[in-house]
Amino acid sequence: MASAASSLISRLLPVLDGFAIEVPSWGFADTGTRFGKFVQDAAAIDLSDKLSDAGHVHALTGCCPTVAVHVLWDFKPGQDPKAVAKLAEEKGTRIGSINPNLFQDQEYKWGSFSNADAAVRARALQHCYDSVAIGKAVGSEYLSLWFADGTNYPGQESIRARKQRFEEALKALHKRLAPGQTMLVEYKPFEPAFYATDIADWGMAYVLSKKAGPRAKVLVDTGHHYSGQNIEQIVAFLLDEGMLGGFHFNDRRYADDDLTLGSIDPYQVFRIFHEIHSFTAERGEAPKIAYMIDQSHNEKPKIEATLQTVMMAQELFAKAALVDHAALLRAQQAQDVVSAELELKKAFFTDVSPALKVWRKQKSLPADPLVAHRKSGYAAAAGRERAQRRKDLGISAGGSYA
Ligand SMILES: [Mn+2]
Repeated sequence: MASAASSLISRLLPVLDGFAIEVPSWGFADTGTRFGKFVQDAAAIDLSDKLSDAGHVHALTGCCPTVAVHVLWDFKPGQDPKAVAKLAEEKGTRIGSINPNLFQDQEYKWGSFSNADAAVRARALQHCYDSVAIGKAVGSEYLSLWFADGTNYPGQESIRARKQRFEEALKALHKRLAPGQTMLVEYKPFEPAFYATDIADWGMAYVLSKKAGPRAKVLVDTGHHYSGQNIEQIVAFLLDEGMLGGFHFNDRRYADDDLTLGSIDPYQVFRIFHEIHSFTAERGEAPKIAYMIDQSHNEKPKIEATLQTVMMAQELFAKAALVDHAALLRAQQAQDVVSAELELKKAFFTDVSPALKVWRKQKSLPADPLVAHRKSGYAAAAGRERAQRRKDLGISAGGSYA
């Protein structure tokens, strides 16, 4: 038994070394739904707070070295990106993916890249070019694109014309990417457009990325699918085509894509990771994938929810690495469906906590990041200081998402 346990640990240590996941700056701020927003004293007010919280999460977990930023929410006009990168470093984190904001301004009522008005499309593109420049200045590899574009009623506009405008704008943007940058194209089947979302599924994101250029890849947000959709199949398909660029992890039950990863269906996340490990085993090297979290926490304390997510991702990534690919292949070749499925189940139900414990100890990290955070007093101190600062700044509860 002792040797089986230690072999499991030695198998998993390099797996854990190879896993990093990006936290979103907006996951630390007060967010809500379109119905309302419930504020928390310890929620981040500004970029500096968000970077502090992200640095704190990385210090506890050792696997979140970067933080995704939203250009409009996090960067003030004229703010020096290099100064932001320096501030991030001071807080123990780095700026990761750059997320342009093409859905909030009044100009985008009828869309951004698919807007019939060329001036609005130019404005949206310019915002993306500015985002590319910010990314270049802070050394970010990823420009992460999500579009709220779509129509609300049948007949409202030509679906094909909107598609063509998207093709054109994405091509133009691809030309302006800085060396080493990749653009990730995200899809979502619904919301905020109720009739036709312009990039509604992975197939549309795939076609548009392919047409944009070689450095455009598809981003899979796990929450952006219809109920019952087989996400690992999409992942496997995109991997095989060399078109999987990254993930936005979260979970969902109905339409909300902001639930904590693995809170609803951890086995689904395991199956996604299994497809990646299986691809890696076959090719002999891990594909380059940006693992990112896209969640906002309306009820849970922000940092606790983030830690829960990161720890869940790490655990499921490790479990999925335990699938015995040779045994699975034998079962598949023998058409032994039961044994094949059991290979996955066996890995899923293996306790990987001893390996996580050793890995954390080796890195001088707390054995349980969540417990360590609760003991640290960080949230209480942030709550006191930020509540006072809110009062001083005259900030009160808002009614919108961000
Ligand atoms: Mn997303």
